Amino acid sequence: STPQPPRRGLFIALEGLDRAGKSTQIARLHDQLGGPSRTTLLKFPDRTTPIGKLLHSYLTSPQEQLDDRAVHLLFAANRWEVAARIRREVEQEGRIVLADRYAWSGVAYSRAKGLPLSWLFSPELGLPLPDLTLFLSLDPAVAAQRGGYGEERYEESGMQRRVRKSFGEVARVVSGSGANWRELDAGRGGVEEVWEMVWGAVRGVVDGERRQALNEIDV
Ligand code: 2DT
Ligand code: MG
Repeated sequence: STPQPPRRGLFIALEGLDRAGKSTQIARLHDQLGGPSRTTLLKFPDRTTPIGKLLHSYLTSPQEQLDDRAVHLLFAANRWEVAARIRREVEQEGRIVLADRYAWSGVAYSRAKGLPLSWLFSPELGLPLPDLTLFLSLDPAVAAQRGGYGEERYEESGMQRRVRKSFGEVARVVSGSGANWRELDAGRGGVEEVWEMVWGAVRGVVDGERRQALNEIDV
């Protein structure tokens, strides 16, 4: 008989504003789920690829001029560069892939610049759909108190407030399309309290039933 692939793994995304605690929580998830032997940690934008280098330059040089739609397409292309790898690792190799930001940040940040939502979703359609998205929800005023923002483009209070509002729109569309979107109150307590919520949500999908193929983003 033909050998069966291992039970398929999982694809989980963490989303939220800058300073919501995504990187802290995802590092902990990575450990809890078995570390590098079983889990792959992805970060978007992936600044190491040729497209990622363009994005890094755009983010770190706020005087650089680039059309908002062109920027949006580059962020999406930066995900398409690794889409096949996500599928292979999850479906064939049984690995757990964790993404620090994903398509939902892509839509929310560009939406905060005033572009129409339907246009923004189109380059994301067909990408692997996370089995679970955890949205770490945080009041931008609280985020700003957490040691202040860095020097990158978007790291200022007006933009963060607009992004927060855009994430609300994204949440409605994405959860309305049947995707597994969970909002966690990242302002309630410290790292430990948020971790309890994160692990509670992730444990549910780790133990849950799933079909062998990942779904596609389709809103
Ligand atoms: P980090 O601070 O997480 O490195 O992100 N962004 C991110 C977009 O505008 N579109 C995207 O598709 C993604 C993934 C969010 C750097 C900034 O890039 C923004 C903050
Ligand atoms: Mg940042």
